[in-house]
Amino acid sequence: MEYLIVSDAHGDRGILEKLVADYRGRVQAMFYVGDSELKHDDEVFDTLLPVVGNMDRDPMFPDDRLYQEQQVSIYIAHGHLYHTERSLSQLEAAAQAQNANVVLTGHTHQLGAEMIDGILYINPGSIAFPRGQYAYLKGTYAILSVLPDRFDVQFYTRDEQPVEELKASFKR
Ligand SMILES: [Mn+2]
Repeated sequence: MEYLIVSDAHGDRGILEKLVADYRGRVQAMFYVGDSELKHDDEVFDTLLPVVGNMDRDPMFPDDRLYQEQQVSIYIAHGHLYHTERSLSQLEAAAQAQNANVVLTGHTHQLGAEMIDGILYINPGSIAFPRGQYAYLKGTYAILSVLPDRFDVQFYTRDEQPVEELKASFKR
């Protein structure tokens, strides 16, 4: 099963519309990890499953969500409510309480994927305003592949090209 993960578009609706159109039918689900600055009833959220970010003004976005399928339990939260700009510790506690095995988070605009205490944390980076070491890519999203024995994560640029060095595999 493959899942698309995108975050922190901050008003760049066009790229979300494009990703939805291009990936529809090719992935099991698409997650939007907050800070769209759009309305919760925007058409892109007919497909993208959103959570609220610190810059979202529409109170109808959920704070978080738990997405469960047979092979995986994915906890999704922007990160500001757990102060992930300071550390992951509060988010880690929430993920453990939810019995998640994958966590999707945004907020820092810095992409990353790491396994901590048996839980895989993925930040797709910002699709529009990236920061940090990979800011030169000008925006990224991620595809998660859930397999019986492992998780694969591949980051992509806005023009839907996989970034060769941004690919990782995690034993589960
Ligand atoms: Mn943001």
